[in-house]
Amino acid sequence: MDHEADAHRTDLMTITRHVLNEQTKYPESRGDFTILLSHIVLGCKFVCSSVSKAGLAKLFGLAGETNIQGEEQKKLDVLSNEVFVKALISSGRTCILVSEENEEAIFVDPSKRGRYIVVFDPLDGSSNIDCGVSIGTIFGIYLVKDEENPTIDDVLQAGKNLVAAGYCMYGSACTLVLSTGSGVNGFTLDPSLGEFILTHPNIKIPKKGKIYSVNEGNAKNWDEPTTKFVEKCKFPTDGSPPRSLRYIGSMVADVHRTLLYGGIFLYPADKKSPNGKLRLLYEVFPMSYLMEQAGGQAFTGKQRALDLVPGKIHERSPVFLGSYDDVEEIKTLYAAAN
Ligand code: AFP
Repeated sequence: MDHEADAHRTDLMTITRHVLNEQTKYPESRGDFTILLSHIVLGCKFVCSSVSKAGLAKLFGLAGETNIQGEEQKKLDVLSNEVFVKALISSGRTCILVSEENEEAIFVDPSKRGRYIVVFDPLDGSSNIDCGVSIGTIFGIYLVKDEENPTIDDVLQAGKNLVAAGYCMYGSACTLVLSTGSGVNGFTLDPSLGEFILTHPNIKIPKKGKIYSVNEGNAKNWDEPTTKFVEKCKFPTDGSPPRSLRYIGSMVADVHRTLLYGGIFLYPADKKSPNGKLRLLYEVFPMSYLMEQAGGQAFTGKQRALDLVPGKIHERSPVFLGSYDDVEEIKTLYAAAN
């Protein structure tokens, strides 16, 4: 990237301008998606600002509540969830919301209803908040079948039916990565403008990577294909050098690195957690969608991740996602084991 040229750039491609440009490809489009996205962007800016001020504002620490997964809920989780829920409802473009922080799906009042369903994790990686490690928001967007009559079945759709997905990472920069089904683009928040500017156009994941990313503390409970794969990463038998291990424990940060540098991110099933840890609707599906859109793959150990149809809104699934060739390797190991 030419930083000097960047400093003098006068034709700024904001995220809104980018999405409006995309919309011109669809003459029937009514601008609803742009409006919805602007409300998601507002939520991301709010969380970004809260995360950076969290120490100052004494927002660190527990809110004294436990969410439905039995995890400690921090103040920032509560706040972020409230901001996103309110922003999404007030967009007038949503009919059902599913948040990691709410046990039940939220059905929007008919007076404020639109045709989009948003599934999201408002603040993923919250155990990293207190030490200042990158955290993020993950979201996926579906269309409802009948706007007048939204039902829970509209949410329980295969990931391949998503119309858009993305994440916002609150790290050394605030970066929003988005796909509306024709590639993946990354935008960085310019704090002086308060705008997300296109900085990573048309992201393509390297076909093969040199990094693997997994919580190795769970190794004693892994199945054979995962164990073999990680063993091969450390002790390759084909003459290639061993791979590097990187694991942050914030899915957004681990996936962002994987998308840009290549490699594979694994959250496998294990003997203790037969469905893994990550939630299908608002972790596995959006990230799998982005990976495929960037030229990578996402696999559950049994099938393409985006082909899964959730049975319930907070369902979990194992996932292996990243560079095409790396995921191909794990698919081969699972095929040999079955
Ligand atoms: P928290 O939100 O509880 O920190 O969990 C984060 C997360 O859902 C995901 O962002 C990580 O990839 C994964 O869990 C890390 O899980 P382990 O701590 O089991 O490695």
